[in-house]
Amino acid sequence: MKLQPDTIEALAAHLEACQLEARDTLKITDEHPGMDWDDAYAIQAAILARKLKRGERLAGLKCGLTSHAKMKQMGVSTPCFGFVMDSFAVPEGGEVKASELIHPKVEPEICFVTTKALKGPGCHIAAVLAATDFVLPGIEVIDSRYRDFKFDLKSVIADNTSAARFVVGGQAMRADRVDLRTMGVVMEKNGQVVSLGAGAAVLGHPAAAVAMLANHLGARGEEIPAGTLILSGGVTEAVAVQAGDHVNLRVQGCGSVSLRFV
Ligand code: 0L1
Ligand code: MG
Repeated sequence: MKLQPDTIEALAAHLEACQLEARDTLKITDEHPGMDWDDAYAIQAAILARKLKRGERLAGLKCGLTSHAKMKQMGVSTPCFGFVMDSFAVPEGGEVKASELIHPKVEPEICFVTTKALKGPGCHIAAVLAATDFVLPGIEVIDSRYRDFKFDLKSVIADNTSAARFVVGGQAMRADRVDLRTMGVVMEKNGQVVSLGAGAAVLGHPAAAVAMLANHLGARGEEIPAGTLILSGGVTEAVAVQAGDHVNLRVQGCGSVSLRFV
């Protein structure tokens, strides 16, 4: 680690304030070019600690930048990991206040719920499938706190991978009842198809993203507990939204889930 503990706390406080007050900032590596990956995840962990201290609850974990479409869109080449809180959750068909966000985008996700703990190193697709209770569709609302979504990977990890809101719903399916690679995903904004793809866009198989998360946590002596919701990453590039937009996601064999921006 290159940053001092008080700098990590100060950066966490700054980024969380930007999230809570819906204001943007410049990427933090501009002022801290020497920060390393551990610093980035330590800032993210400090944001989580701040939220837990205020009584919020962890709702799940997320993988980000797991598809080539997303990596290309954001100009990075490595996935990243973050968390979602209960305060980020939107009920199925529910409303998201655009005024609480800076420049939201939506992306279609295949979500997992585990029934057994997953611990790396050495976690693989088969272990993930064996530990999966069910999969279901989800829409993630991302909202980078960085001006114009201009960031590098360390800055975005510190900013909890742009996590802002999410909705899950539709038809939960047992993982052995579906082919997660060929599972089709169609996202509509205001009735128009805006992105489409298949599960294999996520690292060849969405369970590979979950395995990567387990291995990432394992390297830190942590695990994915049983009963965890995991967003495996945007299948397609993210789509900008604004107040008045209605977003609907259909996932083959798993029904649909929606939300609207007011
Ligand atoms: O969930 C994601 O893929 C977001 C990763 C962070 C980069 C972004 O804001 O697009
Ligand atoms: Mg995402």
